[in-house]
Amino acid sequence: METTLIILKPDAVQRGLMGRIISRFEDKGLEIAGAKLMTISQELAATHYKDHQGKPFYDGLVGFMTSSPVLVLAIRGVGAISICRSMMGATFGSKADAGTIRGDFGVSNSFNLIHGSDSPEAAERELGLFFGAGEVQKIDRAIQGWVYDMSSGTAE
Ligand code: 3AN
Repeated sequence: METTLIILKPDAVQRGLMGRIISRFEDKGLEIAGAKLMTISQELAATHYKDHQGKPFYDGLVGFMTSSPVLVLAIRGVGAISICRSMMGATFGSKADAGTIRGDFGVSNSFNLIHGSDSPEAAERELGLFFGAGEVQKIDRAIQGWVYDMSSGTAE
């Protein structure tokens, strides 16, 4: 099982797309293990996007991400990190394939609706930045045995 950090960015919140985007992850069978509506501080944005510091789009990116509330989600499932990344689609809305979140809901390259951790290391770091102790739940889902084949004892 993996848990990944997803951020529904200010444009997704302002455009009223939260429910439809969350539904895609739930429909897939993934588990929403944490959720928090929050406004990202300059400091948190700088830490989160430290790898992009110095790039031409950095100031605009931080300005955008701190401009209005976001919804941060902890999403869990087998292979959740790569599954969420493929459901998000390519970085730029203009290039993202139809059927992906960015491809279906946006056209902008800067306002691209969603962030998702891109590796297990990033997920661990980013979950720690956005969620405090006890804020990501351990859920004993009643449907788990129908989402996964549990006959071997592990989720397949
Ligand atoms: P992704 O979110 O698809 O993993 P990254 O990690 O390359 O993309 O970039 C992080 C964020 O920086 C993107 N979500 C996007 O908002 C922004 N970004 C990346 N490259 C550009 C660019 N060339 N112009 C504008 N914004 C960009």
